[in-house]
Amino acid sequence: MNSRRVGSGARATARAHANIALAKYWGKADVERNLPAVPSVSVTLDALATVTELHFDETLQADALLLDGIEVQGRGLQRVVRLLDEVRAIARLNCFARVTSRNTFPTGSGLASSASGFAALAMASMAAAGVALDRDVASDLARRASASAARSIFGGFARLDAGAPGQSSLPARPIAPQDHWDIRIVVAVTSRGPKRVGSTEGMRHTAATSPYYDRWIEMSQAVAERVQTAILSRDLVALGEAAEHSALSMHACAMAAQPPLLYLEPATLACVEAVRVLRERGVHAWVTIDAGPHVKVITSRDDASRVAGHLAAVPGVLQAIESRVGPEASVEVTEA
Ligand code: 2P0
Repeated sequence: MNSRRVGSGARATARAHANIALAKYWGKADVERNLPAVPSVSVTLDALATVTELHFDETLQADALLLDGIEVQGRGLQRVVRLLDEVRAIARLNCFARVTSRNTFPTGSGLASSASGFAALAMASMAAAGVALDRDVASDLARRASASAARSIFGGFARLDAGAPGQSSLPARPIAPQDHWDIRIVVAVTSRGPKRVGSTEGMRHTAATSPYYDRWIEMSQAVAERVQTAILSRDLVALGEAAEHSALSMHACAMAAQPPLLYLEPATLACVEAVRVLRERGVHAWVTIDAGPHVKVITSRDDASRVAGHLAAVPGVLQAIESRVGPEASVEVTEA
């Protein structure tokens, strides 16, 4: 294969937003190709983003990653290198990249930093390498690194289908744009540290040992359809109920693994209870929880500040972040 070098000029800056799965992804159909075993449906969040600046530089001896001001080595760097290798193969490029990335939220805490992070990396590396921006290609590249990242390429509401073992490409797809529906997500941050068990390992362990895993796979298609239908018809009650069911079923499945996989902490449960009480008072609010202790509350524009205020007062909650529905990932080439 012919290869070409680019000078140290091409520099791209991408911005991608985190997303929250309303129908959860948990489990892989093909570990090697990182294909999900279940469909997932998400909302992109305006308030949580990763900004990644990247340039290929022929003077570098290796890829270099600075994340929130800290030089990353080891497994974190390896995942980035793997994505960059794929972009280099597409672009026939043979030099290394310097990647500088920052999150507007705590990294590795279960606030979906890998989703926005790999979506931004896919967009920035494609642009800096001179690869035409095709969102399906970007989404598929991001998915290989971290499946939830495939959804962050798109704004508004997105879906990633389940894959079949051996399938070569699987991008997410948009199901409704950012301006389709002005719902709000309130993120109750309950910890600043990294999560105890990463998602990839948590999924592997659940699939291998949970007696509920097969049932989870079976039910996931119907839950994803419920969530998608509720989004398309702008039915907040139906969305909230389906999303809560998806999240708590995922956790029940993980909790039944041996040894158990328990992401919930006292503050998490206190938030779940606070939301239940709010609902009894007529507030539109439902919880969803990812592979970490934080709680994300699905609510309406009118109820969002009341929900945020209520959650901020729950013991163990460090911060309540109110978010609108976010935009698609974007990229700018800052120097040609
Ligand atoms: C989701 N999560 O749908 C689910 C719900 C966490 C709980 O996608 O192994 O970091 O890198 O493909 O994308 C987090 O998993 O997993 C995740 P990998 P990822 O948002």
